[in-house]
Amino acid sequence: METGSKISAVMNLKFISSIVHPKDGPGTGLPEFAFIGRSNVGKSSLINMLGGRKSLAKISSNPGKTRTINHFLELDRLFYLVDLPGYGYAKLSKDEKAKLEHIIKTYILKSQFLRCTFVLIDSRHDPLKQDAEFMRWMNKHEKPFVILFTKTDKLSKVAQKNLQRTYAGGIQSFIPGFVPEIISTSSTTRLGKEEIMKRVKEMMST
Ligand SMILES: Nc1nc2c(ncn2[C@@H]2O[C@H](COP(=O)(O)OP(=O)(O)OP(=O)(O)O)[C@@H](O)[C@H]2O)c(=O)[nH]1
Ligand SMILES: [Mg+2]
Repeated sequence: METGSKISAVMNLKFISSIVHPKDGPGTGLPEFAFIGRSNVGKSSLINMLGGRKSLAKISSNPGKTRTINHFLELDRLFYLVDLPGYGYAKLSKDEKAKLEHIIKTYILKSQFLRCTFVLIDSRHDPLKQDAEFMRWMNKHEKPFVILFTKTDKLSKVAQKNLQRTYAGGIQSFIPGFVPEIISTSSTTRLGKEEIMKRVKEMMST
């Protein structure tokens, strides 16, 4: 286990299990950090980026790839990253959408070990209703979350610079007075890797 303050370059991640209900989770009592967001936003890609391996979590250009709760154990520091299904994929049937939403929300409400959720937002969009509604739901249930902007490699430098300020302002029209913590990321350029690792480490010790 790591003892010093140095943060190693990647997380040492190992896939553990795919489940649909938190009661079937590893149940080892280690803290969990979940990744959630609209389908295709880049959740699985980000976990692969953090782990420094392309094939840890399954990714796809077709939305709706991840349908289960997937636990990845960090072998050095002893916590889990949890890859969740996406919400709001328009092409799913009403029943399938409701099923995925139930899996996601049950995990967030019932998991005893969830320390923080990273809510992924595609950096190319203004605040979308589905994202805002999800964050409002998290806020209502007093579940802490950090926003991660994804795919920032697709933005100009100027747009990247303005993004956090304008988004934080936009989200206030959905959740009055709420000031989100935001980290910009890209699985392609690896932007945000150190900052996410630093935040996880801080949250591990609180
Ligand atoms: N350019 C760019 N493409 C990305 C980035 N992250 C993900 N992608 C692409 O976006 C698509 C979706 O990525 P996934 O990681 O599967 O997204 P997901 O959020 O896990 O999707 P679901 O499991 O379907 O909910 C894939 O084609 C990825 O290659 C990024 O940072 N930059
Ligand atoms: Mg996925």
